[in-house]
Amino acid sequence: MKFNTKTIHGGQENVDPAYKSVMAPIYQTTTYQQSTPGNHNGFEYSRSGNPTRTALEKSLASIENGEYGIAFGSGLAAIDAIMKTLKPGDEVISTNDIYGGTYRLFNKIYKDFGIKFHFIGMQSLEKIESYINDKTKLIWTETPTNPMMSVIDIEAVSMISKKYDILLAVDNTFATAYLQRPLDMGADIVMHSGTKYLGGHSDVVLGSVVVNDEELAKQLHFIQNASGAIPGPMDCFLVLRGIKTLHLRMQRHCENGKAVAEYLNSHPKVENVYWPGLESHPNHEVAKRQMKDFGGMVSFTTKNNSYKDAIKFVENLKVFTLAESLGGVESLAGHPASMTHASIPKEEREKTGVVDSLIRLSVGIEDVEDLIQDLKQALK
Ligand code: P1T
Repeated sequence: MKFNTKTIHGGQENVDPAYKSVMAPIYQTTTYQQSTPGNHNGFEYSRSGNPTRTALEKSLASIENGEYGIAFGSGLAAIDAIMKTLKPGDEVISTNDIYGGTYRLFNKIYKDFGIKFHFIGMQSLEKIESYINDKTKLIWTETPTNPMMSVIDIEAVSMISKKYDILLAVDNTFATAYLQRPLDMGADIVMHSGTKYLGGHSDVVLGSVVVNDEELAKQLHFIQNASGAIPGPMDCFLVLRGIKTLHLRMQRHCENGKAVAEYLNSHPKVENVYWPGLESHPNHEVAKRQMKDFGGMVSFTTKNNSYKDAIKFVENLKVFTLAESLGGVESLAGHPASMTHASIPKEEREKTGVVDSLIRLSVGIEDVEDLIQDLKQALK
């Protein structure tokens, strides 16, 4: 199957053996009857397994071209499960331009459990290599990064991870499998906040991991059950439904993202526009090679770099909603320094470009003329 067919049918054979419903039913049940202890129809307790979750996990694996999908209660719960495969003393090399909550999980929780993190820029392969020692177990990347839209060359980093036998994980939340499939490029783990583009309608919080390696999948399934950070059946249904229109929505997000990025790029008050589709973007060539298109996430700064004016700008927006999160059909705007990335110390965040005037836009699928008009009036 090709990608658009997979979003609708991938892994969805026989989702309802009872009545052949076309959509996977929402199995809103805690438990399943057994005829004699251990004799059941494949499910015994909904933390360990639930048919709606299984349908979603198969869909997730299918669109990522992977073997095993594992769903969690949130994107952070998915990252948490990956971190639980590590042991005290292990080291992780992570991109320093990263979602604030991921940084907080690494730096405020797993650091205290004895895991050492090196937060570095991932543009130089030599630099990544220089941090590797025999304790290094994982390279953690996000691409495009949140919120600076840097693009990391997955294939190039995977050459290093393979050379040293280290796992490479890619947080694919911003791009989604529509734009890039990290497992095909040599990554070992692809992770998503399904809350975003996969769900696509800002009505659910969920996370996922997809891998090819059977042992790693077993370990993650064990953690999913043993730690219990599972999504409920209704949430699995919502993300499964979202995935069925992922390709259509992403296509429009990309078109609108391009128009918005180009508009901002020509605005006299705007200093920098961060969108990998612009030829001026430092990683444009990698993005062109690695991604099908450039996505609907756009960040920018203003020339006066004023915190106060940035706040005023987001308050003035009328079609864009000022809110955390991204990837829904509606356009959202955020101020990373005070919102999504407030958990990163100012000196740290400014090193990666998260300055006071930085605004992050999740460009939705409305009529783009209305979005541009809204930006125009708010910038005024
Ligand atoms: O919110 P949750 O489903 O737990 O996902 C966490 C997460 C992981 N990775 C990336 C790249 C993310 O952007 C997120 C969540 N991000 C936001 C809520 C945000 O507004 O950026």
